[in-house]
Amino acid sequence: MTARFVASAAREEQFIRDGKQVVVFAGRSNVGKSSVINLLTGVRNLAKVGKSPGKTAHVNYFAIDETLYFADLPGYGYAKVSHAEKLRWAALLEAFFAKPENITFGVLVTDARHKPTALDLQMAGLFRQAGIPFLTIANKVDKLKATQVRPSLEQIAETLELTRLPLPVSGETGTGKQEVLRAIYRELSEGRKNGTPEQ
Ligand SMILES: Nc1nc2c(ncn2[C@@H]2O[C@H](COP(=O)(O)OP(=O)(O)O)[C@@H](O)[C@H]2O)c(=O)[nH]1
Ligand SMILES: [Mg+2]
Repeated sequence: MTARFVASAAREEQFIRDGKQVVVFAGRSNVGKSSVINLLTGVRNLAKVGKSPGKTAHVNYFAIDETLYFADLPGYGYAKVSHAEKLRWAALLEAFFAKPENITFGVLVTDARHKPTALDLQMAGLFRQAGIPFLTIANKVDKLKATQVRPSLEQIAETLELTRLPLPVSGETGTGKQEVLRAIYRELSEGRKNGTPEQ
C-alpha cells in the first residue's frame, strides 16, 4: 500500500471531491486516530502521533494507493482551543457531513478502556444523520487484560447502540489491522447501495 499526505482542508471549498472514495477517521482527540491511520497504511509517520493538533479545524487527506482517501478529523473534542475555534470546527464538520460526496465511509475510533463519552455519541449521531455507514473500532486494546476485552466491546456497542461489536484494535501492537482493512475494503467494494446497514 502507498500512502501520502495530500491536503489539509480548512474551508468547504477545499474538501476533495474528485470522485474517489473517502474514508473518514473520527474520534476524540488522543484516542489514537493518527496511530490507527499509520497502522493501516504501514507508514510510520504519515499522521503525526501524540501531537496536539496545531490547527484543529482541519480535515487532513491522505491518498491511499492513489485510488482513495483516508481523511483524519484531528480536532474532534480537543479541549485546549478557543471558543471561536470550536465554533469554526463545528461549522466545518457540519459542512463536511452535509454533502454525501464528501464521505463514503466512516471509521469511528473509540477507546477500548472507557465507556463512550457524549462526544463519541455525537460523532455516531453525525454519521447516522448523514446516512453514512460507519465501522466502530475499540483502540488501545493492548491496555486491557484478555478477560476485559469482550465486556468492554459490549459496553461500547450498547452505549453507541451499535448492531455489531466494535473491532478490537491496537495502534501500538498492530492487533486488528487486517480485520479493519478487510471491513473497509468490503464496504468500499459494495459501494453506497441503498440500505447499506451501519454497524
Ligand atoms: N497503548 C496504546 N497507546 C496508543 C494506541 N494508539 C495510540 N496510542 C497513544 O495515544 C496517544 C495519542 O495517539 P494519536 O494517534 O496521536 O491520537 P489522535 O489524537 O486520536 O490522533 C499517543 O501517545 C499514542 O502513542 C494504542 O493502541 N495503544
Ligand atoms: Mg491525530
